[in-house]
Amino acid sequence: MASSIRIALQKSGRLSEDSYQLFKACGIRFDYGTGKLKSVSSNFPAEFLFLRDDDIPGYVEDGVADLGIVGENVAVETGRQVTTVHKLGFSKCRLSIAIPRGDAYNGIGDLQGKNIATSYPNLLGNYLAGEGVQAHIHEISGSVEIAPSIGLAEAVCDIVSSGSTLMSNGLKEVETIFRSEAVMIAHASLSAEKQALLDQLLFRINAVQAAKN
Ligand code: PRT
Ligand code: ZN
Repeated sequence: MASSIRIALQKSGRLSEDSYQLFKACGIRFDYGTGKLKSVSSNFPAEFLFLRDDDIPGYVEDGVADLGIVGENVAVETGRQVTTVHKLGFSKCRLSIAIPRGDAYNGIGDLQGKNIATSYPNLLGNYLAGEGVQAHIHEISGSVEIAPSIGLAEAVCDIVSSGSTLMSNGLKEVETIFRSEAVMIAHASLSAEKQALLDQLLFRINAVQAAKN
């Protein structure tokens, strides 16, 4: 049987449309947005899986998918053993620490002993350890920005893009701990056939990116 490559994309979210448009610009056709969890390309030896972004690094580590597109924030937070093969230039954002607008801030040392709510305990924990700050990390899976106003935490660490969510929740950004964009990740040891397909794909992606600049 001829080799084919399996690519995991976010089913529905901020990465989905740009991921699809990237493959479209590369001339790779597949059904997208039909509610199906799987789609086979009609003109490239690839099969697409549509998943929650958080699950993609694990699928790629296990080799259930050969490639995937996720935010670097998710790729790093999950700690899975995958190879980042290409930066894609979309879904740019940053992971930042924010505190109530009216609170004084003189530097990272002010967070010593504080409660910080986040969905990124590993990225935050590593950053604080590197700064020599001990804080209590409260892992919550969503609506992180309301944590200070309901008394759950004195600070938050969350994804910021325009900054308007922080502002509308009465918070100000005090530290940027990580900068992220969408990346293509790959299984750590692809077969020679799959590596050749990845090389073809990266050749097309580079051409698309060069044409844009
Ligand atoms: O359902 P699934 O688990 O697949 O999706 P998800 O809800 O976990 O992720 P999704 O679709 O929200 O985001 C996917 C990826 O997009 C993230 O992992 C980031 O790499 C990237 N990205 C880019 C963002 C943002 N911009 C962003 N603004 N992810 C989240 N946000 C959220 C943020 O959490 C905050 O609530 O938007 C709000 C802040 O936006 P501003 O513009 O108000 O600052
Ligand atoms: Zn997610």
